[in-house]
Amino acid sequence: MHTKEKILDLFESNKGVYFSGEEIATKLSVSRTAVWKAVQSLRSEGYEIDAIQNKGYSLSVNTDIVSPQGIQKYLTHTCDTVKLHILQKVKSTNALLREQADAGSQEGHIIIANAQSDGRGRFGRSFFSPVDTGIYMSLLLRPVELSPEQAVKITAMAAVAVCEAIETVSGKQTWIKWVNDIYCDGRKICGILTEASLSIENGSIDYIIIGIGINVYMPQNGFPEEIEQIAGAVFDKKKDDAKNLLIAEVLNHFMGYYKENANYVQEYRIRSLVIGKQITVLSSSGDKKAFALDVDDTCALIVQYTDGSIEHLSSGEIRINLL
Ligand code: BT5
Repeated sequence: MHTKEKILDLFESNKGVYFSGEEIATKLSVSRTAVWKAVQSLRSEGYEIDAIQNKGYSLSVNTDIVSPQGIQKYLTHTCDTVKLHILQKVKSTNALLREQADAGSQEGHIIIANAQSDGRGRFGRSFFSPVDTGIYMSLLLRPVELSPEQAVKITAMAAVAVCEAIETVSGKQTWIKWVNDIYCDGRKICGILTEASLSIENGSIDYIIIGIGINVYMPQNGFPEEIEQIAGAVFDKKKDDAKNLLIAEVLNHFMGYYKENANYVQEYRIRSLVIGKQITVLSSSGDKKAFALDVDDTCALIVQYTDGSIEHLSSGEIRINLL
């Protein structure tokens, strides 16, 4: 770690606490000039670092800049294997992670960006990803013994983890629109895009990328017209360290389910926006009216069509009238 990263680590773990330049220099075995330079450099990146004579430097509690140090302090042992990579702006964190997965990156490799120019949704749709107000993250998994049909489980696990994280950090109730959208107060606040790469030899899963986009705050200029009526944000005003904490909580909850194979299905069911509702199942061969009966233990949606026939959907798209 460079001096700057070490100082950030110290500051992030002790927000609001003052350290004299000399104290920091001694703790980190560097010169006071190196401390001063690192503080200037962090300030130029947007960190609010107060300096008071005879007290020293302190990172303001208002600072909410995503960094490995800012996230790590909230991670539990279930995340020991994750490797965090934070970038300012990328086209799409999923697309970039895909390239890195193809080049051999390991399970637990995570890319988080502060903005995306070409954020992706499902079926070629786009995900609006403005700077500073959202979390755009992708996580690489290399599961053993997971069939392509079971991949829906991973999306469902991620959906439950995101709901639990948002509920912990904001105290608000969240809902899941099968299979990948998270709603709060009637608005979509998060979308999840799970992409799998299959091995050509045996059709098994080579890797899975889970992409999660969360609208933490309202975008500075509002949402674009086409999603104005759909999209919402977790918070309506700034909250201390919310982004770092939310990312960590999503990872803590997700890795808990993934590694310990814990039962997330019940948590999924109780947040379902869909069970017990009339829905439309959308497909290229024509839309069909159905009743959503339940979610099965693999998180497939059990629907009953108007002719009485029942189907377990493990992927696809549904429409539901939320009003
Ligand atoms: C999704 O697709 O909602 C999955 C979104 C996944 C985004 C993450 S961000 C990190 C990672 N990297 C990526 O490139 N992607 C992932 P879908 O269910 O197809 O919904 C897309 C639809 O949601 C759009 O057609 C809009 O109607 C709406 N939408 C777009 N941006 C939105 C936003 N920021 N908030 C709420 N709704 C949005």
